[in-house]
Amino acid sequence: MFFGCGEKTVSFVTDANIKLNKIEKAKAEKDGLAVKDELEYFAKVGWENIDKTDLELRLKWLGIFFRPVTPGQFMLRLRTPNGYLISKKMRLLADIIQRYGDDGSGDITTRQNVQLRGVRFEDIPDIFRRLKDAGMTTVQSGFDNVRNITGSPVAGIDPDEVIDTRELIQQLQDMLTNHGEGNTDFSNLPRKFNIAVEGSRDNSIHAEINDIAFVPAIREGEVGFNVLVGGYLSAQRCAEAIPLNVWVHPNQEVLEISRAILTVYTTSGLAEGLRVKRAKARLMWLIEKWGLDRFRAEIEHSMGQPLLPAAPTTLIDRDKQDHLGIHPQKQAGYVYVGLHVPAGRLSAEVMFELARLADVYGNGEIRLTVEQNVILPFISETSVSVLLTEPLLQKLQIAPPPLSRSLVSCTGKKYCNFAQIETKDRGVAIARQLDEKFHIPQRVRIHWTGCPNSCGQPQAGDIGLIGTKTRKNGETVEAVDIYMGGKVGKDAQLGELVRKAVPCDELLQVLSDLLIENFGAIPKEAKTLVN
Ligand code: SRM
Ligand code: SF4
Repeated sequence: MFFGCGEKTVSFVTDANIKLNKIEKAKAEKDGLAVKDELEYFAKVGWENIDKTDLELRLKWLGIFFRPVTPGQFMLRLRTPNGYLISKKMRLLADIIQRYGDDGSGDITTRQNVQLRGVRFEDIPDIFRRLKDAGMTTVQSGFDNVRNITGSPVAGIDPDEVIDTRELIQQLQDMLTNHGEGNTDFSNLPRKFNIAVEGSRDNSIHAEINDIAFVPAIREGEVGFNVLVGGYLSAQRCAEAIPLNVWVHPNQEVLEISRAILTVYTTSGLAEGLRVKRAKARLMWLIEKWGLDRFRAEIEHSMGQPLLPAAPTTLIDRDKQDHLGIHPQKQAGYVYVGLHVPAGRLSAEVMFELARLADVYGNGEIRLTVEQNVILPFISETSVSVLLTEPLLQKLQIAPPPLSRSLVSCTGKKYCNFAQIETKDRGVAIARQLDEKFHIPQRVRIHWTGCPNSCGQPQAGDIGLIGTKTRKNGETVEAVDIYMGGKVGKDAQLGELVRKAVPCDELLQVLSDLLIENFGAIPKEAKTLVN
């Protein structure tokens, strides 16, 4: 731009005068992935001697999480594309945590993934070698990276499936992580990033809360995906993903458009102010700043080709399944069996047993769900009755009572320093008490989350509980903000705040009232009297 004589000069926004947030400064000094080369050294000198920013920030690029709540015991976040595992991998994960006794566990996450707990730093180089040999990786699973890519947990076995997404999601992960070696093209996003690729009809992956969601749709007789963008949950704001007005074939086009969106997001991040405030850095902020038309045009420009407009409707036309219990597969003679994992937490012993059951009764596959449960596929119809007699199925039930069945919970206070409250144990205990107290004619999905970051997706729950603190009798006590109205599946919508700061010790009563008023719960004694 040129200015004539006498015209006022304007101050341009340049790299030099943009005030980067402190995470951006740390990334500019040294890329997160750089710590990969220092891992052996870190293991040798001990975690106490690792530079603080490397320890608390950059190691998350390798999926290694320092836990201030349990210093010395690290969390490793895997990548489990499409929630697809095999028994050999499950056994390896069990073997890794077994040596840590009661400190070791495997948590199934709300992105159908696994996190290992109790891990000691000196073991990590060896653990990484073993994971690599087994075709697994933890790379780029935390911080400003693309997180585990979700897909239908019954991909390839669902009789009503539209697209089997497993290979596509693996290819997408391989592109984003350079086959697990780490990919600097995608390791400096302005913020975290979630991608989901749905191949079933029930929106099993919560498309609405992903930064990019591919949902099945037929365009001019061809099966492919409509693309949604910008969905996310956070402490400051929650946004549902919006249609980009794009349809792609279920092939390399999914990789290409993902690459383009991530490239545009990364390269424009600085100029568009996304690297100034962490709270205003998710993809939706860029979309809103530019408007959808410009955003779409920038993606086309990056791809160097025009994009096809979206199909008029998607094929998401089912209520969301939780996949628990016994279900026919598309393969004749086989069923899949969904097992409930209370709050998603697995011990090494249970993980070994799951691997054994998958081998003995199935084909070795184990699937994970965003409800933090597991599915054993390819159980022959003739052997399912024997599987049901296995002792593990007393612990991981196929038909638990309605509230326990649908409980989802984030990590909470036991390991997460953001947490305002304990979540998993409390959630399991309260669900059990309420299940004992009431007949409830429907499933009620209660989602617990320990702080407003919303990892437990409280806005997706029929009832969502977000940890907070309040004052009671002059003391500070653990409490929850209550959300209601979240819907999942074909009519997905986010729930809204209905009550603030309910002390946790009053929760049993408050939830009892909500269940009676809104979900037809009948106290068991009352039902006995009526009968
Ligand atoms: Fe999360 C940060 C756990 C799913 C939104 N999340 C964290 C950290 C890493 C904070 C920390 O360093 O302690 C938590 C680690 C605790 C621990 O020790 O486990 C954490 N998030 C989790 C998991 C394990 C919850 C669970 O128990 O399942 C989930 C791991 C998924 C995975 O496998 O990758 C998890 N987090 C989510 C989701 C749900 C989803 O993706 O569907 C969300 C909301 C959706 C979204 O991101 O749009 C979520 N986590 C956050 C946020 C808020 C993001 C934001 O834009 O503000 C943070 C904090 C942050 O990034 O600043 C966060
Ligand atoms: Fe931790 Fe908060 Fe996420 Fe729960 S919601 S895992 S407490 S950051």
